[in-house]
Amino acid sequence: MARFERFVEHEVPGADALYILGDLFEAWIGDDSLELPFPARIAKALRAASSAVPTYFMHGNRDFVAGGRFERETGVKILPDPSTIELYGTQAVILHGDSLCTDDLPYQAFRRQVRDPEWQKKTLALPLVARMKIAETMRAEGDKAKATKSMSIMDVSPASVEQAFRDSGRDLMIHGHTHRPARHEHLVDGRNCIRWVLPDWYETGGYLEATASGLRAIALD
Ligand code: OKV
Repeated sequence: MARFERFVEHEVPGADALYILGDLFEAWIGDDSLELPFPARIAKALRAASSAVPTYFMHGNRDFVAGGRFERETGVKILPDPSTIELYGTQAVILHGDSLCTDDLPYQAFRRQVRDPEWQKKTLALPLVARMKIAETMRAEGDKAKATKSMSIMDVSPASVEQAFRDSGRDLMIHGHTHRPARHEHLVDGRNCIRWVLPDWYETGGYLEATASGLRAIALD
């Protein structure tokens, strides 16, 4: 959190825009969380960011129910997954990244369930403390599931990456989710494509800086 606050204070004001590709929160269980101290502190940092530069937020697998109140109270704009953005003349497709992890069938089943509008309506109608208990159980289940899975199952599927390049029509892709920051080159239908994977912010942190001369990974400590 302190790292994100420093990032917003020192790095964001020099930018033209900020794109957050999901999982900013360990778990977002409804916009009424904004009344809790820690989410309120994050919201304050987001307000600082959005008052400095246009700030965009894409849902991750941990904060997919961030909604209208979240947007209003933070000043961020929620973008659909995937979206195409222009980075100084280059079109880039941006995604959270979990939609590419199609080899992880239990995860994709979980994703379909929690993205179902009926499930969300029913769940978000519960009191906040009840949702906190459910989230706790879900997280324990998720951790348990993750511990039994191989690294390759939890990474993106090469076929899904190629399909996402095809669907987008772009040759630049940026996503997070996998905790494996890297720059990958792909040959898709004879096109040279680049895929950047963002770092997580658990031990350290970092971001991708786009300028007129290209993309650069910046590490924070
Ligand atoms: C991630 C997985 C949990 C697999 C809870 C409302 C509710 C969202 C949530 C809480 C849990 C996601 C967001 C997580 C992956 C799991 C379980 C299985 C297969 C609520 C909105 F219900 F509490 F109100 N959650 N998290 N799983 O810990 O990130 O991957 S999570």
